[in-house]
Amino acid sequence: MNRRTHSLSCLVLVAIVGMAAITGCTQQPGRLPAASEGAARDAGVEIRALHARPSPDGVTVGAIFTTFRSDAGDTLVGLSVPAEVAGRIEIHSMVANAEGQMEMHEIPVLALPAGEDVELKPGGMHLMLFQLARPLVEGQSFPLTLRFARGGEKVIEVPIRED
Ligand SMILES: [Cu+2]
Repeated sequence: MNRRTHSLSCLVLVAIVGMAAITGCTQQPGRLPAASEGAARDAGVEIRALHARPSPDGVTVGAIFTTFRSDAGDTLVGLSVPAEVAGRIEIHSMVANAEGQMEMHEIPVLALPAGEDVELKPGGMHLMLFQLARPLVEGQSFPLTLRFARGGEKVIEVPIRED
């Protein structure tokens, strides 16, 4: 049962986060990026193309994709979803291991350099949901709370769709 569940999850993960191969989620101590000290004319962070992929029945993980842009530079320092949606949410990056397989790593914060698009997309960085309380159904949505070092807290509705 465990083995079966595990291999199913791996296949589904490939579908959800768009990876060719998965060797597991490992946690790495991250570094806090240096805060950008540029003039903070606009502390707002633009959030584009935000969506979560639908999750198949019985799958307990999900992925959120979006593009962030901050004119002044900012850092995503925290995020949360209601317990009715998922038990945990993490920022993940994708890193090739020594064997050339892509692995997901949790990163503690996400730096948004001034004026640069920071893309979270299939096969790359994503926000990962664990312990889904129920499947993510196409056409529905759920609230996501993002906390930025400069911009403060932002609650945004995440639509569920393929892309
Ligand atoms: Cu992930």
